[in-house]
Amino acid sequence: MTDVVVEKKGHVAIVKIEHMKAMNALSTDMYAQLEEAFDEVGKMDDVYCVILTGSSTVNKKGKTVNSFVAGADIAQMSTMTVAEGKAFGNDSNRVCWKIENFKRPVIAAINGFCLGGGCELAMSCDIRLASDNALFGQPEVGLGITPGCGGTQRLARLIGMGKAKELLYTARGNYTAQDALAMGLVNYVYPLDQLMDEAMKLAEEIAAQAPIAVSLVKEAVNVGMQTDLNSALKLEGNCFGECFATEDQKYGMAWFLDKNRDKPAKEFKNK
Ligand code: CO8
Repeated sequence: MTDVVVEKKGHVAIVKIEHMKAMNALSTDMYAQLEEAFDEVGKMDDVYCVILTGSSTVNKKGKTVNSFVAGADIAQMSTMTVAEGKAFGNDSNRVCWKIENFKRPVIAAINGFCLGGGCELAMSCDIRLASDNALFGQPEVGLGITPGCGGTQRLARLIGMGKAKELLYTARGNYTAQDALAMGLVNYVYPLDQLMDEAMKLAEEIAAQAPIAVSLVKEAVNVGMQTDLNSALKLEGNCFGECFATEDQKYGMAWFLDKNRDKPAKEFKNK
């Protein structure tokens, strides 16, 4: 892999997209590299939270520009046939589905352009944080295409149908981080130079909880949101029950009940 880099810091993995000659645009190869990166992180048993972020470069005018992902690769898509378009849509959806259902929470640290396939990628993450320079939008219809990687589905589920349709129909690519915050597309906005520190703090806070319980929460929320409440509550009950097979449940409750004030800080074992 050359354009997607994985770094591990304690119990957190950082997946960084570094394809800035095309503003991190996602081609078939880039989607494959992203998938490979998540497969690699999936094998790291002691990684309990993941941060997905973009990168920066100095452009031709000498200005530093930052991009999470500026969309799918328009150059590659420009000559696609119907069959190739469908295959590209399926491939990209498979990768976003993998991220959405990754066993650990994934935080998108959105450091700049977050357009089209980039916004779709961010929406497949569990939590989105944005830097104050970030720009959002679904510009697809301005290119003669529909979103193909969850934009017509996850956006409406996340921010409501009316606002989603505004983004999807207008093709505007200039919704600011504050706009994204107001519409519920991102959880928090930070100055660019604080974004990764804040993402790391949040990731470490999540990684310090019982990892199996966190994974079960993710499954219960994701699956439950796509089913009726009664079935979802049964799923939640099953997830809750499964926790009692873990050492971490016994440890976590014993830690709470231990009245010794000098006890060591809590440290779960992912067992
Ligand atoms: N695809 C290919 N190349 C891109 C893309 C892209 N999405 N975005 C930027 N680039 C390239 C530019 O062509 C340029 O290349 P070069 O240096 O060779 O001329 C380089 O990146 C730098 O870009 P700019 O010179 O344009 O830089 P600016 O700072 O002036 O502007 C922008 C940056 C605003 C991001 C601008 O490049 C832009 O508008 N990009 C396109 C944004 C867009 O429309 N994205 C949506 C694409 S469609 C999509 O994502 C569909 C998703 C479908 C799901 C997946 C498959 C089904």
